[in-house]
Amino acid sequence: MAMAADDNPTKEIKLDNQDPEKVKARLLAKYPPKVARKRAKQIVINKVDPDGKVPVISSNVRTVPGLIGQRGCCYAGCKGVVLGPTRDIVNITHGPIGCGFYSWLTRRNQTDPDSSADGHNFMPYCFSTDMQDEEIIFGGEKKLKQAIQEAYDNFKPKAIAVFSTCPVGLIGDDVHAVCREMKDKLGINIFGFSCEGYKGVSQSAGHHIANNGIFKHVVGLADTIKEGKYRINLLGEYNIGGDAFEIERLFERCGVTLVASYSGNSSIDAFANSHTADLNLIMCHRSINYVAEMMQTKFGVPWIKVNFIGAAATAKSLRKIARYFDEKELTDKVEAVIAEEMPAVEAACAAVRPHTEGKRAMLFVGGSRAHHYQELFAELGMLTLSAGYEFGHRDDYEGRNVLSDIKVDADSRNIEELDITPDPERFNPRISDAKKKELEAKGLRFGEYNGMMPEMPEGSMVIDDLSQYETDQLIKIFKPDLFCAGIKEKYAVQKHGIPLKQLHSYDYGGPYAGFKGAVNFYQEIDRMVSSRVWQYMRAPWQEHPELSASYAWE
Ligand code: CFM
Repeated sequence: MAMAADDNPTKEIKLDNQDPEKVKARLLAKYPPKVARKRAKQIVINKVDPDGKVPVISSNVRTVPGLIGQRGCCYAGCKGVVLGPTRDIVNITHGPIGCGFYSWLTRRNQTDPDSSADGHNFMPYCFSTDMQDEEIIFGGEKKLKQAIQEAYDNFKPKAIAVFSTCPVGLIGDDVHAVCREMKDKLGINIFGFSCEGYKGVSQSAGHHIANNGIFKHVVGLADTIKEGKYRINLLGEYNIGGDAFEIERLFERCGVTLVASYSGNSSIDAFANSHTADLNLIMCHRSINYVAEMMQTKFGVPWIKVNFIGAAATAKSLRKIARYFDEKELTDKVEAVIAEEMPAVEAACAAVRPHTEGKRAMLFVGGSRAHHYQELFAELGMLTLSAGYEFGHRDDYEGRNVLSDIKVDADSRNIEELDITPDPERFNPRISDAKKKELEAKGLRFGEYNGMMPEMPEGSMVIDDLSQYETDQLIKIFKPDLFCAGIKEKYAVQKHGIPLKQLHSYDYGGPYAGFKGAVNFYQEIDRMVSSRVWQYMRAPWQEHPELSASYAWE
């Protein structure tokens, strides 16, 4: 059989082939009918009604076996994402060594140990119980106790956390009982997570389990009030490539006091006090909205959504903080900082825009960045053709107004929902209802996230849990100028002659948050989309068509 014409990725595809409905039909055409029906609900052509309503997208559902997806596991979401960036907890992976080894500092979450008095930083270490056949057969609790004791003897940490990997759930080790016993014995905070990799459909389940665990075992343990007039927590910022350092710099300049960060550049003592802050800011809604909701119910701390990815988004987020505290001193300071920071950002943007204007990007990342980074691309005059999350839920796509419509299925039922009630002594609503209404009338939205789709252009393709097959097809059809995803996708995409920017680890770059981060990003994207190297890429089968298996997507 002859090679399909579009096997040559350098060939221009005619514009009418880019009609999103036709593209969708083509993505589905190869699938068996049942798979096609499932994927059809996860591939949506965006349409925004005048009232902001967008189409329903199926998400947070199991990946079809056989499709190569981008997702990680529940353990990755719990240990790697949420707890991993806290420097002074010894995080022990209870399981075979691979789970610990492959989740060891690959996320590029940074920390500043000098900001803790004791200088503890266990992040460079990889702690694992290294389960062997013997533990899998006879149980691993004894080895876990030994590991906790050994970690304690060597490091004398304030806290130890234990993370369960798949075999722990399968053989039934009771990590919580072990943690309780060792907590009593050693007199430090020790707690466990039942975050076996197979729980839930993705790492999103691990976020929820981590949120529950931190809330149960740490939040509210101390009531020391950090000095400062405008005291906030930053939730869902993990300091990848130093993003949190840049955001902290801006808070400091504005006179805003950061009580706790969840969990970039964080310490356990800050979590313990975090309920004393007066406002929670949520960056990554997907991974941490549970802590914000629970803190609001138990302690009365309201939350607002922010985004420090993009210069305009950063300015808007700083202004939101000022609006909440509603004091002239802070408002003036925030305006002064924005006015001082923006000229350098605007100059950097103007310098690269002639090269980036009109270029087209695709973003398939996690549960929040596929949305946030569209801000930076818009500043560069670039169009986001298509975007999607690996494991976002409907609320991350369509907005939290759909929360009550989300079906509870067997997988979501697997994850515990804590029953939280107001703390009898410490519940303290930070602002009165009247004040809240007044601020809402001025445009400040509490507890609200509108999701990604209402901000995307009509006709853009929103694709949940993108598969590698669909990635290849999208690239062949659209020939985007840039593809954003992670390390698993990077080299396959580059073999098509398309540059790939890792929006998880930032490759070797960053920070990209805040004003300085925006400048870094503009320059990095300019280098990537302006480089001529990609047009010289030829895969072996392009040079030698006889190497190609017959492969048609039509
Ligand atoms: Fe939130 Fe994240 Fe993300 Fe995420 Fe992640 Fe990440 Fe991500 Mo990789 S917490 S959802 S689970 S912003 S590690 S720092 S980049 S997939 S889009």
